[in-house]
Amino acid sequence: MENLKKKAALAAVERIEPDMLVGIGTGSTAEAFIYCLSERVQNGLQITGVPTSKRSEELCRVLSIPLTTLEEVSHLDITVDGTDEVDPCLNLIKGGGGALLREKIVASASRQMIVIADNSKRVEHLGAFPLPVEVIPFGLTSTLRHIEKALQSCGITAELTLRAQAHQPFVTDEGHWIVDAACGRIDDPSGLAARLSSIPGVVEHGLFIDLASCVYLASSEGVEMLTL
Ligand code: A5P
Repeated sequence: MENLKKKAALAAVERIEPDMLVGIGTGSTAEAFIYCLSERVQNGLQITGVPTSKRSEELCRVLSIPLTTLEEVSHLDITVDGTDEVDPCLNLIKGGGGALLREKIVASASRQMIVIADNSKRVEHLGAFPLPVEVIPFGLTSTLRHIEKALQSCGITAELTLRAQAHQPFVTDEGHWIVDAACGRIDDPSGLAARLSSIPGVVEHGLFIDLASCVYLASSEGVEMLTL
């Protein structure tokens, strides 16, 4: 599996050109990309990165990748990130690593989002991977009820689980909590995305709709490039 992640990362790093502002994703596949990128930087490629999590930022610093922030710049040329699922329309579920909010902000600021993954992430319908929903701790019980209603209006009855770490709620880089919704199958990702976004206690959700421009999927056969 590690080898497949590296193969996808190597394909994506070829897309990075001198002087680009590069959004840098989070997760094990994105970390494979960070190592590939640092090799090119060591060989003289000049780029500036914007990491999507504290964890990725730390790794970039260790590997001496120059960084900036979206407070300093407004647009990025490209973002490379992993995914938890990708469907035939290149819609994604992301946030398994808890970084979905920064990931979506960075992807939305980028001219193109390149997704890298092993072939196990390809699905016909999104939803087998529990959908992460980032919420404000205040009003949690009420927010959970709204999330349930939003799911039901899309024909989904899902078990909701507050993500935990060491018997405490998992806290995101922005200080929020995450609710994982075991949807099973999401037939209308755009409709569900709109409904979840309209809930006041929901900060963001892991449905990435119309954001990915290209997906590199690695399998033992090679790396397949998916575009629309
Ligand atoms: C991080 O919050 C996620 O969106 C990751 O991009 C996603 O979970 C993929 O992670 P892996 O590359 O570790 O599978």
